[in-house]
Parts: sequence; structure tokens; C-alpha cells
Amino acid sequence: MAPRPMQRSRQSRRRWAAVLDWRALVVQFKSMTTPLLDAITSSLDDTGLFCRGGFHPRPDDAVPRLPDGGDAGTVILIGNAGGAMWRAFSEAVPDRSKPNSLDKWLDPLLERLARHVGAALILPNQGPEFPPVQDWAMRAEPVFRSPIGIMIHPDFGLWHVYRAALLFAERLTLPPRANSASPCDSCAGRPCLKVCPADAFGLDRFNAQACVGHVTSDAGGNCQDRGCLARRACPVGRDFAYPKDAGAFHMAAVARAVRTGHGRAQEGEH
Ligand code: B12
Ligand code: SF4
Ligand code: SF4
Repeated sequence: MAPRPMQRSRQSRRRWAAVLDWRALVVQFKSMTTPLLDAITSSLDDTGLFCRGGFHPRPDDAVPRLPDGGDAGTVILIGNAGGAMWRAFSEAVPDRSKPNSLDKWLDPLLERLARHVGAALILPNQGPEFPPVQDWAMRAEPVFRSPIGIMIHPDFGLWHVYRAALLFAERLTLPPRANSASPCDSCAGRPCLKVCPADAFGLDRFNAQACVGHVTSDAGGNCQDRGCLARRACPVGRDFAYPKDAGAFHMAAVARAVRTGHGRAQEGEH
């Protein structure tokens, strides 16, 4: 049986209390990062977000300095995959018709998490200048640039996004990065490149104007109502495909972002 709201809020209070305990854990056991990763993940249980892995930054990673001017020793990425975050968001925010409703739900939650674990917070969709989060993702976990620009994950396919980077001063011990090949290497038909009605995918760039021109036209209903057709054509990770209303929500956010020149206010939602 699903927990009642009161039970849920007690559970969530307990989780946040636990996050505070983990802060003590970080100080006490700086070398034992796996419990910290598990702890962050379980604190995000009700949100559909989870730890996407981490890395120790090198100068060419272009990781910003910490607020005190020091170098970050560890970066941990937080993100979502499949429909879990959408379900949590829909339950928490029944009226999602206003622009930025996802940002307004997510940002305070991520800010609170960062504060409690003593990390500096980077929101990847906050810019310009945008942080190179896809490059960071490749350092943290086995994801690869797909022919349509989005990173592909062997399990989640194209159905995942990065919501935050947590920067720690300490060089924390991280679990080894998993290894695997890109699913695109063995994808003979490459259907993602064959279905875009706007021909929006160049060799190394995405034509956002062409995409949004089509999506918002009378002929664009398929992408507008269900999300990017090219993304949906990929055979990898289909079990993680976003629910239909999530596809429409993110597509509307993309259209707003492009129409307003990719301003921060409309970026986070996509
Ligand atoms: C601005 C932005 C957009 C803009 C323009 C994107 C563009 N490609 O031009 C708009 C609003 C249109 C957009 C749309 C989407 N976006 Co967007 N976007 C961003 C954002 C905030 C900044 C990207 C950027 O300009 N970086 C700066 C420049 C200098 O980087 P860059 O090295 O040139 O690389 C970018 C492009 O050149 C391009 N690119 C680079 N190499 C190649 C190679 C090929 C073959 C192609 C086609 C593109 C391409 O992709 C990079 C990222 O867009 C990033 C978050 C981030 N911090 O990176 C998310 C981000 C790339 N978007 C994301 C997503 C999910 C989408 C959508 C799928 C959402 C949707 N509703 O369908 C669409 C589809 C876009 C697509 N097919 O590429 C995710 C991708 C997650 C992942 N698994 O990789 C990111 C990483 C956000 C996140 N927080 O995770 N996006
Ligand atoms: S359709 Fe094939 S080539 Fe395209 S992203 Fe999916 S696996 Fe990669
Ligand atoms: S949303 Fe539709 S028009 Fe835009 S890139 Fe995807 S398939 Fe092409």
C-alpha cells in the first residue's frame, strides 16, 4: 500500500536527518565514499533522482573552482532515468502548466542536498556559459555521444538527464567506472538518424531552430505530443522511455527555450 502523505513526510524528514548524519560521515571517513554515494541516492529516493557516478577532475575537465577559490577534488553527478522522476514530480506538483514548474520543484531540493553534504552545486542547464556536463558524464560513467548528440547509456538508452553536479573539496575514493562499448557501434540501421521530419541532425550539431519550427507547426503533433521522434526511434533502453505526458512537457520546454534564445529561465525543464 502507498504511504499516506503524513507517513511520507515523516519518512522524508527521517531521510533528511540521515543526510545530516552523512555529513558527519564524510568528515569522519573521507576515504569511504561508497556509503556517501549510497546515502545521497537513498536520500533522493522519493524524487526519481540518483547518483550517476563521479570523477576526480583534471585541468582539462573545466570544472569551476569552489566558492572559496580552491580546486574541486571530486565531482559527483546526480540525474534521472526513465519515468521515475516524472512520476515523483507529477505527484508533488499536480499543476505543471506554469513555465519552470520542474525547476521550482527540483532546484530547492538539489540546493538542500548540496548544503547538507557540504558540496558546491552546479546546475547543468544554468547558463550560458553552460558547464560541459556531457563530457563530465563520460568521465563518471559509461555513456557515449550518440549520432543525435544526446549521450547514450547501455541500459537507459537516450532516456536520462543530468540534474546536478556536486563539487567536493576532498578527493574522495570512488567506485571504479564501469566499462562497456557504445550501443551505437553495433546499431546497424541507426534509426535515430532516419526519422526526424525536420532533418535537424547535422554531423556535429543540432539545428534547434529547424526542430522547433517543425514541432510547433501543424505537422509537428507527433513530436509535440509525445516527445522527440528520433529519441523514440532508438531501440536501446526502451523500458526507460519517458511517459507520453513527460515527452510533451519537455518538448514544450525545448520550444520555449529556443524561442526565447535559450535563456536560463526556460532551460532547466528540458
Ligand atoms: C542549450 C541546450 C539545449 C538547446 C540547444 C541544444 C543544441 N544541441 O544545440 C535546446 C533547448 C534546443 C536543447 C534541446 C534538447 N536537449 Co538540451 N541542453 C542544452 C544545454 C543546457 C547546453 C548545451 C550547450 O549549448 N553547450 C555548450 C556547447 C558549447 O557545447 P557543445 O560542446 O557544442 O555541445 C552541444 C552541441 O554542440 C551538441 N553537439 C555536440 N556534439 C554533437 C554531435 C552531434 C552529432 C550533434 C547532433 C550534436 C552535438 O550537443 C551538445 C549539447 O547540446 C545542455 C546542458 C549542458 N550543460 O551541456 C542540455 C542537454 C544537452 N540537453 C539535453 C536534452 C535531454 C535535450 C533534449 C533531448 C530534450 C527533449 N525534450 O527532447 C533536446 C534534444 C537536443 C538534441 N537532440 O541535441 C540533455 C542531454 C542528456 C544526455 N543524455 O546527454 C543535456 C545534457 C541536459 C542535461 N541536464 O542533462 N538543449
Ligand atoms: S538508434 Fe542506434 S545509433 Fe541511434 S542512438 Fe540508438 S543505438 Fe545509437
Ligand atoms: S523533436 Fe522532432 S523535429 Fe525535433 S529533433 Fe526530434 S524528431 Fe526532429
